[in-house]
Parts: sequence; structure tokens; C-alpha cells
Amino acid sequence: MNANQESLIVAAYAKFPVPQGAKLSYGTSGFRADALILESTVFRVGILAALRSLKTQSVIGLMITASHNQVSDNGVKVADPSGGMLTQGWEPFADAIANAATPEELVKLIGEFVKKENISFDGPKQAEILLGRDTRPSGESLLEAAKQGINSIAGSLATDMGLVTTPQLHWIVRARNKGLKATELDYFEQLSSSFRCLIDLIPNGSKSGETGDKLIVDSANGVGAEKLENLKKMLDSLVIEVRNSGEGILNEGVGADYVQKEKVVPEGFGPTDVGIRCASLDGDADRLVYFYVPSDTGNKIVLVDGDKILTLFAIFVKEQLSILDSDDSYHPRLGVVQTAYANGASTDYIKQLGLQVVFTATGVKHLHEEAEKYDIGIYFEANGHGTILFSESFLSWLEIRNSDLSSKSKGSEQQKAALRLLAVSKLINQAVGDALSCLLLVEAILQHMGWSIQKWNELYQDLPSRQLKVKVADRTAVTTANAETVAVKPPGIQEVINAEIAKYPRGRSFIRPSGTEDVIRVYAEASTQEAADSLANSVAKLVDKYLGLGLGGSG
Ligand code: NG1
Ligand code: ZN
Repeated sequence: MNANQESLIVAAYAKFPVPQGAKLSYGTSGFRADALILESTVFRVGILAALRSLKTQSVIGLMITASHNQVSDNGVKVADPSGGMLTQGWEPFADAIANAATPEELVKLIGEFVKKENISFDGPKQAEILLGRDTRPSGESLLEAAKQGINSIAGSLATDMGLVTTPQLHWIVRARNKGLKATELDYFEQLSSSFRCLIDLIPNGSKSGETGDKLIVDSANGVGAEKLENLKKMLDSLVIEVRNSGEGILNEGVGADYVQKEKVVPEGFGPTDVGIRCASLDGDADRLVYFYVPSDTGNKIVLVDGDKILTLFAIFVKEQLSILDSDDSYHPRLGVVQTAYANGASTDYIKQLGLQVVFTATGVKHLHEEAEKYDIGIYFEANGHGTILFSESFLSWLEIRNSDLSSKSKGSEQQKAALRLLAVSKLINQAVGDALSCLLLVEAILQHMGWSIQKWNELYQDLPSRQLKVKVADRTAVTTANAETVAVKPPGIQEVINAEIAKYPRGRSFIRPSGTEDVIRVYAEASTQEAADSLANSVAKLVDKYLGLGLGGSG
């Protein structure tokens, strides 16, 4: 790093000192905090994004959002060249520069890192970063901070993509780096045309009329509302009514996180919606859950969560693969990835379909990494974040198989199955979970099957479950193993949890430190709601006993 570059960083630093007492870390979803303390962090992430672009000689994304958090929070995360999350190897550097308390320290950290990573400032390509943000009022000033960070690396280009959903930005970054069409309009066109293709391929005689006429979408008063309105204009076989499109407060009593955790109707929904197919997006439209309002139950809903979306996708993909009936030369590997929060009934059901299920730790980057190991890897968190990944080799095989079939038996069921899978691979976001593309795939599959939301929900019945949070002196005192299902520390706690679980038929429970809040999360499942509540409470008491009084630090 030359002196000129150093002085550019030092000059920009003056406007972005770290607020007193702030300690930030790049968690499962980037940096997240009260927006008031985030400018200095976003400025530094701008620098990081520019360095990442120089290192990879590719376009990088920088998204300003705090997803489902309250409106006063904000956050920032980086999209890698593939459109996926920032490589985990760079997270410690992100933490270090975010907390650098003087310009000298910042320059020193950057200098050392640039050397270690062998980053050249005079490579063939200058840094190029695409910036996106959600609808939070703090987004604009944070965008400015990001630009200043990027511009403090000489020669960098920052392009403002305006208001976008998180998955749109990731999609655009991926497309840019693959040399594909990469504007927002291209995104809408690809989604709508592949959706149309799936609808055109619905077998004659399917009872698609039974799916129900209309879908009502709760957009969490977030960025998804406007985007869904735009997408809607390009779809003619789908009636969508968008609610919570900005008239209320972002994520307050609305949105996928609220609906999934509270299992009650969001604002703007009620008794007049009984039986109708409804869906909720989160604040940045990367999570999706479905629900319906049953009759006479107050504000309660029947939740159709990420696990059930996963199950629907798995059934459809498996059906197409078996129609395609692979020849001897190629056996596509289909796998499902879940976390310990997946309802046990969903896992049983998917295994019973004959599919392999793998578990990873919480956080989509872990699920994504595991799903990439398959020809078709389907992953979902119960909270509604997930997607389907197709391997390049499988897609090439599918293209060849399709043209083969089209010359030998055009219009055959086999060829239609190949075309359906190709359409799914274009509709579904290959970079990250995307509520809008998942929504279109759910709608296409329901019409294909001729299923109502009620019929879909009846695939299996969720085991009653309960999630609790326990505040502790030090959440790092809990460490886990086996995809977070076993607590290794503090010593002895897993044994007493096991003894509790043994008291309940179909009991299952685990604890883990949250990556986004200062709490230990407790999850419990059992054969009745009372039993699940009681198991969760007992385990929460054990956590409190072991850690609540500050004993945890020594564990
Ligand atoms: P933490 O706070 O680490 O449990 C939560 C969600 C994750 C993921 C992240 C990122 C649960 C139980 N946990 O993580 O699945 O979505 O937020 O937003 O829903
Ligand atoms: Zn989100």
C-alpha cells in the first residue's frame, strides 16, 4: 500500500470514528446494530468490499439491511463474486477493522491484510462494488458512508442499485460475474418467464382450479412490497393482493419473522381472510412463510413454515427426476439440508420420501455450503430462508438430455420433466434464499399438483414445539457439537438436559448461543403442546442454573 493510498484512508477516517463503547462483530448475517452507531462500520465494510473486489478481480455486493429487526436497527453485509455470503476467512478482518479505534490502527490492519492476502492495487481490474439497501430511513446516510469507504480505495467504482431486496442484489452480483444479463429488469424477466414456463407445463386435467383464486401477501412494510408489485405486472396467471406495503412500521406486528415466531395473524389480516392462502415476507424479502386463518380461532393462524416449503419443493423435484428416469450413465444426487430447528415431523417425512437429510449449524452460509455438495441440494431454515441449488454438471446433463428428448420424443412426459427442472433452476435464486422466487415456485407447484394450502399443510403434522430465550452472563460459555444438537460446555449440562428429555414421549431439546442476540436459545419438541412447553421451561431453568448467575464464564 503506497503513501497516497494510506493518506486517502486516513483522510476519510476522520469522518467515521468508532462510537464510544461500541463493539461490533460480523455475525451470521453481517454487522447488525442500532443504526445510530453503524456509520463507522459501514464505512469500513466499504473498504473491505473494495479490497475483496481487488482480490477476486470480480464485482462485489454491499447490502445495507437489518432484515427482520426493528426499524431503528440497520446492518451491512457483503456478497461474494458467486452471489453467496462473504467468505468466512475474511470475517476476522471485518471484525478487526470495524473496531479499529485510530486511523493509524486502521491503516496498519489494512496494510498487513493486503500483504497477507497478496492484494494488488494495480491489477488489471479496478474494484467495482454494487450497493443496495432496504427501506429503512437510516439507509441513505449509511449508503453515503459505504461510498466513502469504497472511494477511499483509489480507483474504485461504487454503483448504487437503489432500493433492492437482499436476494436481488446477490442475484445481480452473481449474474454480473457470470457475464449474464444482470439488471433488475432481467431479474424480473427471468423469474416471470420461468414461472410462466412451469405453468404452461402443467399436465392437462390437473385440478389447478382447486389451489384457490388468490394469494394475499404481507410484505412486512418492507422493500418486498414494491418489488412484488412490479413482478405482478409481468404475471397473468396469478392473482396477488399485496398488504402491509409501507403504510405501517417495518416488521412491527408484520412479516415472516413475526408470523413464524408468534403464530398469529399479522396486522391487516383477520376473520375476513379465513381459509385464503396467505404469505409473509420479511423486511428485506429473503424469508418466506405461508399461513392461513382457520375459522373461529381468534387471531391464531395455521403456519406453513420453511420446513413445509422445503418438503413441497422436494416432492416436486423428486417427482420430475423419477419421470425423467435417469439413464445408467448419470444418477443425480438429490439432498436436503436442515438445521436442528427443523420440525422433527418434517425430517421424518422427508426421510420417508427416500431422501437424504443432512444437518448443519444455524446460519444460511452453513446450509448453502452443504447443499452445494449435491447435484440438487435443497436447504431451508424453519424460519423460511432457503433455496434449491443445482450443480453445473447436472444442468449441463439436463440440457443435453432435453435436446436429446426433443429430437427423439418431443413433448413427451420425460421431456416435460426435463423442461420443468430447467425452469426451476432459472426461477429459484442460486445465490441465496429469495422470498419472491420461492413464492413463485410454491405457487407453480400448488397449481401443478392442484393442491390448496390446506391440502399442502396436511402432508404431515408438525410436532408441537416451543422456543425460549434465556439471558445469561456470558453466552460464549455454551459451546455445541453435532450441528448444535449437543452442548459440550458447560460440562454436565447435556447430561441433565438428556434426563429431562427422557421424561417426554417424542421429546427433543437443545440449547445454543444465539449469533444475533445476547441470549441462549432453547428449543423443545414433544408429542403435545403442554409437554413441549414444559420441556422447554425445564431446560431453560437448567440453563439459568448453570449460567444465569455468572457461573458460566468458568465452564
Ligand atoms: P440466531 O440469533 O443465531 O439464532 C437467527 C435465526 C437464524 C438466522 C439468523 C440470521 C432462528 C432460531 N435463528 O440466528 O436462523 O436467520 O438469525 O438472521 O431463527
Ligand atoms: Zn431477511
